[in-house]
Amino acid sequence: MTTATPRPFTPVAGLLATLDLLRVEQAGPVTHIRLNRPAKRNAINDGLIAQLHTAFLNLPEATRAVVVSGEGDHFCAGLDLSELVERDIHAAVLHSRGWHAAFESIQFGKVPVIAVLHGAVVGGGLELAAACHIRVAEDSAYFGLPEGQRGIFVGGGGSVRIPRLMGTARMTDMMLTGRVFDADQGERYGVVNYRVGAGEGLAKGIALAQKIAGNAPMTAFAVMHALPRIVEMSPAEGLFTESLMASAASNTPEAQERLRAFLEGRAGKVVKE
Ligand code: 1HE
Repeated sequence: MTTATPRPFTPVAGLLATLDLLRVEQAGPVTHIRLNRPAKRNAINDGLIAQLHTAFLNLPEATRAVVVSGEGDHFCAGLDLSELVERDIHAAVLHSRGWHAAFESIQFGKVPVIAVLHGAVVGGGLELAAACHIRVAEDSAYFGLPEGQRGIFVGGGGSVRIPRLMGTARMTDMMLTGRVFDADQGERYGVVNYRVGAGEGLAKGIALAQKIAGNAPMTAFAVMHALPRIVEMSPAEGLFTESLMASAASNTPEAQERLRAFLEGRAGKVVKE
């Protein structure tokens, strides 16, 4: 079997090219969004959160999967603390809601998102990673919630999403004691889906994105939008919702063709990796 040569990534044109705190590139169905504020360790200021929101609402038409990574030595240092000291209570609650909207556009957006993590993945950086659907971590990645030390609380959806990955007890420990987890602990504790060596994260993230891009779009939709909601329902409601989602997914022309392809011996079998 021949393997298609992956297409090279090229900068996107139009609106996304104007976002100066991001670098957005595309190769066919995969869009790569790089946080591009390395001098500040990709700390998320008002501009960067707005640009992330804009990017996810305006993904190139052909996009079927997104990879998010960080430029420089770290994925993301979290909230830009220099802006926080200026905010009153009303501004702070609106600021937090702005992060929620941006990260909702990732978790409940159009296509699955893979975070490629290295260096610091802390505070709002971990909240961003938690809003993505799959996380790849290089050796250098480490996870912290320094909000506890800074006298603040998570505000970018961390209290909702992070316990669902690692458990409330571990997040409580991180926030109260400043405990930092390394990449291996991150994997053991459910934050990291794939552990890779130094410098291998992007290739792995892109390979996963290419695989995902080959799925039926309705399956991606069901996994992104139905699964996390079903998990929060009572079993009876969950089972009913699952039946509705399953019947919708299996009745798309694409699903019908894929099922026929398997039955006629034209589709791959399930094999061990
Ligand atoms: C920053 C930030 C930031 C770096 N806000 N400016 N996040 C934190 O509490 C993490 C704070 N940052 C760090 O612990 C370290 O910077 C790192 C471990 C991430 C990286 O260390 P290092 O040695 O590579 O870089 P550095 O020398 O500390 O930082 C380089 C520059 O980035 C420096 O600025 P410069 O002008 O002196 O060069 C730093 O001030 C700046 N910088 N991180 C502002 N976070 C929605 S609520 C979410 C709540 C949170 O995320 S709280 C957690 C905040």
